[in-house]
Amino acid sequence: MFKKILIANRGEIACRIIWACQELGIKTVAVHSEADRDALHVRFANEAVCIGPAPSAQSYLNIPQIISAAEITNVDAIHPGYGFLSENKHFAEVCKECNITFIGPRPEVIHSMGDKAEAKRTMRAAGVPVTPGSEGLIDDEEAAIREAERIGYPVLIKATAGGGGRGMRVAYNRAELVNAYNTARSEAEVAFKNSGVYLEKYIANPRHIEIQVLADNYGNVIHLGERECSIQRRHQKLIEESPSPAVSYELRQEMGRIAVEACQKIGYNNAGTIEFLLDEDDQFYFMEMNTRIQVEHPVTEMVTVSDLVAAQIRIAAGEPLNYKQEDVMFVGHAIECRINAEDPQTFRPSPGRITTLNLPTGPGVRVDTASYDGYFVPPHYDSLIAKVIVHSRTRDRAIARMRRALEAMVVEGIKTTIPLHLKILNDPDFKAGNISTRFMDRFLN
Ligand code: MV4
Repeated sequence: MFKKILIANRGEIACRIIWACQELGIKTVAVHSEADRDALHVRFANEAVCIGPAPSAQSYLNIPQIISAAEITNVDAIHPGYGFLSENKHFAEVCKECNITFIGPRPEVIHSMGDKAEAKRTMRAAGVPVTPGSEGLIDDEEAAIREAERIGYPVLIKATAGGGGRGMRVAYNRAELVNAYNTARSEAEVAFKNSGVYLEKYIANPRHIEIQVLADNYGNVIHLGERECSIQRRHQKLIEESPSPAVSYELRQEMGRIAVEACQKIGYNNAGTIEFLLDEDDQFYFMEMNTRIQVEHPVTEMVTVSDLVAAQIRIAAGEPLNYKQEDVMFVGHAIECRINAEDPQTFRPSPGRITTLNLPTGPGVRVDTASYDGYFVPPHYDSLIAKVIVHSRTRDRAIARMRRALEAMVVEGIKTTIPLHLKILNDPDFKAGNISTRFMDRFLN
């Protein structure tokens, strides 16, 4: 097992990784920017290294600085968390060249899932259902029209270098298509320096359902069920839950089996998530694969009584998975609310000093946070200040528990999205599990 790990991240996920290391008896090294000197991950870690000024590009994305910190402190491995360098193939390669274990999959897998058209081709070849669409990239208007007419309108044009909803255009007819195609291409060129786009049948009112997988370095793969992530705004998830109210036992078995087989075929290792669109007829289609630990991993941990971050570390250290698919248990229902330092009406960031913080506690309540009473939320990073996760026997009870937790939570000095979460929790459609990716449209003024 590793003796010392460097955490190349900040905020709640840096703390979460340190907690796992502490339980495994592994020493930790925090890295931080000049804006994060008073951050909790810096205090929790055994050692801390300042890696640069506040802007991420000069600190949390600065590969030479992070590798230097790793060498100076003599760590065995680096955990990248989510965001920042977590899905950067080059960073994973540099770690390898420096004899530092990157806690995540092989660089080639990270790369192949980063290009969305290639990821789709790879998954299709591995037997995963994909959305009907073009074979690969679409090189000119004529090809776009031909494909759209073969698939049938409406169609979606997606940037191959995009992902997470960036660089998408919908077209309902030929006139819209030509315009959408050209706009998508030039936007992709500007945003990603890659104008490659492909075409897909547009699925109306889908749910976002993702399957969590764990794969060791010896070809053993298990799934830990699904997460329902349809409650999101502008591709930022607000609430996630497990299980999904839309997924039956049989559907879970099928989606899980397909995810596991795909991972075996592509030689996947470490934790990963396969995202699907689920349509109104229970058909599911591969969307993207995330090769990192995700923000919403705790809901899976609650219902499967697992520790995904510890599993990532064990796998990276070369341990085989110590449980089989039959040993994975699914107990009750978990919900996560992402509490952001934002105006709940305008979604504008609300950084600043937290003058009072009272976190919810009690049965079935977990809070993953790096905030504390008197903490200054810096304006330079994403606005997630806490994840409130609840677990109970049933979805109804989990909702009641979340409402109780959020009503008890006090954050003064900055604005938060707590009032919006309470509104969603009281919504009749949400309570009935009647949700899709368009759910939040109704809440936006
Ligand atoms: C789609 C789709 C409908 N049809 N693809 C958005 C994120 C990116 N990964 C893919 N996305 C979508 N792809 C087809 N063929 C609708 C979306 C989509 C969406 C997906 C998941 C969660 C929220 C979403 C919000 C709007 C659109």
